Amino acid sequence: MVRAQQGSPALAPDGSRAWLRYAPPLREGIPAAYEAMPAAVVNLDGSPEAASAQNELVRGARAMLDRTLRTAEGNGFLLSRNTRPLKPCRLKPCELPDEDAWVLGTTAEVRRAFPAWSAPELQPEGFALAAGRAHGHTYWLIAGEDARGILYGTFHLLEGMAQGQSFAALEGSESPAAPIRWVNQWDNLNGTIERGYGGPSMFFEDGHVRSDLTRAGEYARLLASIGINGCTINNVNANPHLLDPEMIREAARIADVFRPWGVRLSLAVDIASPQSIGGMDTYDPGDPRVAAWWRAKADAIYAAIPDFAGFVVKADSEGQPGPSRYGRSPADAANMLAAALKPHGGIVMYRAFVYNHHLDWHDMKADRARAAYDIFHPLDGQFADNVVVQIKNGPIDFQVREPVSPLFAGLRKTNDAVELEITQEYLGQQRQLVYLPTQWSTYLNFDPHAENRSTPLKEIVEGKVFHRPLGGFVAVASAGMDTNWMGSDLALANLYGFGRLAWNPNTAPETIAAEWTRLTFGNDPTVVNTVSRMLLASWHIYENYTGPLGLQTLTNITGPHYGPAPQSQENNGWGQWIRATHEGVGMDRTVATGTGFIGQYPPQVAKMYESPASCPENLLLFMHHVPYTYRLHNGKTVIQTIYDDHYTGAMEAAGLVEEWKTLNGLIDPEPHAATLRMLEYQAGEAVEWRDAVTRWFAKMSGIPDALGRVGHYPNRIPAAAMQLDGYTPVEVTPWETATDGKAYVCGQTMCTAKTSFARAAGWYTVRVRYFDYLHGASTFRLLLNQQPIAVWTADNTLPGEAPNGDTSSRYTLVGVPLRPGDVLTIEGHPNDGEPAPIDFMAIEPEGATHTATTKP
Ligand code: GCW
Repeated sequence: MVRAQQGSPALAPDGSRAWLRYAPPLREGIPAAYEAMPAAVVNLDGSPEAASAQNELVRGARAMLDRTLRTAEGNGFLLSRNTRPLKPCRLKPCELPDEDAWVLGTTAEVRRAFPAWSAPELQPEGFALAAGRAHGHTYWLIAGEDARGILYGTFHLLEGMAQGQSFAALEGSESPAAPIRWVNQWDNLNGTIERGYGGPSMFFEDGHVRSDLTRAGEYARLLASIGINGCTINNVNANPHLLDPEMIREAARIADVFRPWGVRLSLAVDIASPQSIGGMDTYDPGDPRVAAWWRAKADAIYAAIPDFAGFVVKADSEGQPGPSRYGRSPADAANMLAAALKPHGGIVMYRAFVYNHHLDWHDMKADRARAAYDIFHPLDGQFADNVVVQIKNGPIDFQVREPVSPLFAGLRKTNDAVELEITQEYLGQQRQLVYLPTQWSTYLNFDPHAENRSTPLKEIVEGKVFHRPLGGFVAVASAGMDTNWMGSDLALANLYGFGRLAWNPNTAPETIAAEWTRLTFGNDPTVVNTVSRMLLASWHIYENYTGPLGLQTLTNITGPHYGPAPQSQENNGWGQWIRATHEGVGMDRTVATGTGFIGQYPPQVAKMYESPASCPENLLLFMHHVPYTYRLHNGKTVIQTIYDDHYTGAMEAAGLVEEWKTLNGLIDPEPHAATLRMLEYQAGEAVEWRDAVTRWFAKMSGIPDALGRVGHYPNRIPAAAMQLDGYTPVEVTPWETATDGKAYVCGQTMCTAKTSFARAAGWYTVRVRYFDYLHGASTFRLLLNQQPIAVWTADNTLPGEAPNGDTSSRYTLVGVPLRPGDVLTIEGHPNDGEPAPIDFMAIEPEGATHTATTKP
């Protein structure tokens, strides 16, 4: 595509450039609008951010337009008509070169250079792009309200350029919706990343900050390009040693590589640090000695990192120490930290993700969803003004769908920020396509009707609704060292989309999808339309085959949060219960008969949720316990809907593969192939999800699928029905993730499973369901009679070491000519403790595979 094949380094299809690929917007030549662009760049501002902006402009123009812009540093052309050097422009009216020029600067600097320019009103970090004539020359202005604004304006321009938009079309101004636009990284000092699926940490290695921070700098550039201005570099399950003097010095090196991109560094801290690393006998936030310890710590941090942004705190949550130990409240703890940071302008992001994970599941009134509101609402008004309560979008934990947390409407005298999750912890872990801006927009546009007026979530966190000075958007990114940052090329749409929504939460997910696709894969309309359609459909597809009707993700919640394991929701202290019985399913959260959670919402919304009839059906089972035979508005029962949605979802996931295939030749071959592999895997995993969840519900409810699909798989030959040599059965947990609850493993160097074909001659698709553990790389061969027709290795990095829904995998071979009497053999060769585990072979007449396309 375009000039990619010519091997231009700017176009190398390795994913590391993400959406900053800077591919030429047109196949041939440069867009007419840029023919007449100035060749010179004047940078009026002396900040590191402005220097980055200028470099970026030069880099982008080179890559996209085949033009090298001239800068002051390049050849010293920046002389005024009087041949005096222009710098320092910030101090006196600036003189301009006697030629057309790009001019970068703050609005104040640009106004001094162009007194006639009427600068628009901008918020901090906003920018304006404008073209003007003066002194007989044309100037293209990139003016920022401050240094970051210059950078953001430049990226805005370059992203528009990449999409073929003229400078004229990009003229105008923008300001960010809110001051806080941060990513949290859950990186550990040993180099792992909690819930990270894009490789090891780019910050830490072996207990220290990495010596080579090139990637961290590149990450900051990516973040800056979407307007992110803060990054918390370590896990909220914080290692207190990051506050050791030596580690603060090391962290300062990360701040140094962030700084040119306007990204401020913050740290997650362990509230018990005064005790765990400070040698004190307490960490009581009410103890003045403890407060003094934090003050000294903050002073030390600011000495090393003058633009340090602040602390993120997870306390009294999932085993983390917290103020409750001393009978103190989150406000006590937050305010103590805030006081230490205040003299330096730092802030505390105190997470509302505080709950008891030892809840009593026998207690029908117990409800984890209530926790954040129950704990934080009474504290409204008690938090210092440099504290922001960071609230997960939903009351549980980044499930495929949740209601918006009622706490947002409940905190009116407190700064708050919404915490979203970019890393797809519960959403396929970057091995499955789930485009999240659709989900996030649904949440951000949700209107809790606080005070009986329209108060959409996005306006609450922008600080508009309750007139809060601080607020905004945080997302857990957990990007890593993988070339493509997230482990999957398509997952980058979520990082990009978060930045776009944090900048302007009114941006439509459709717009974001199209822009990201253009920037990533180019401007071919077929590519843009197809990829956008796939992205936009993907959340709902995933919801369909995992947990529709507000059931949440139904994954293994005590394990890796990946494969299907509906039973794991129940009978434990974690409180992600779905309360499935033989008669019905769903958590009764009503005020009338349930946990009362619904009563935490303002009246209008509480009323809507309280009655199953008015509750949105996609949250029905989150809010209500209903019989399986309960009928939805379309007349279909709940149980049949669960079955149907899972079948629809799996079919749609297969459709994604077909859609992606149509792009063959339209995007670079390597990323095309990598994503195709991912989508094919996803299609298999969707079937695994479908079968596990529907079989579990069929057993639980005793109600069969009206369409006879669940539990009946006519094309499958389970290993138990094959002629086995060496393969022996093992119990699978949970049972529903393998046929009859059993997988077959090989305890010797090689085992076989054979079946003799007894159906009509024809072309068939043969699939083998096997299990691929994290460790070990078993090899499989498929033989038709004596002829080997396929060989593959189970070397994926799935999160498990046992046969179940986490490790389920599928090998597919289309176009196999079969005649009655043919023998198909699976040959398994174990490796490194992975016993070449199998479940079944499926032999499907060709044409019976799903080719349905998905609809947005
Ligand atoms: O979703 C859960 C994750 C934990 C995480 C926690 C949190 C960092 O499973 O891994 O811990 O949320 O948000 O604190």
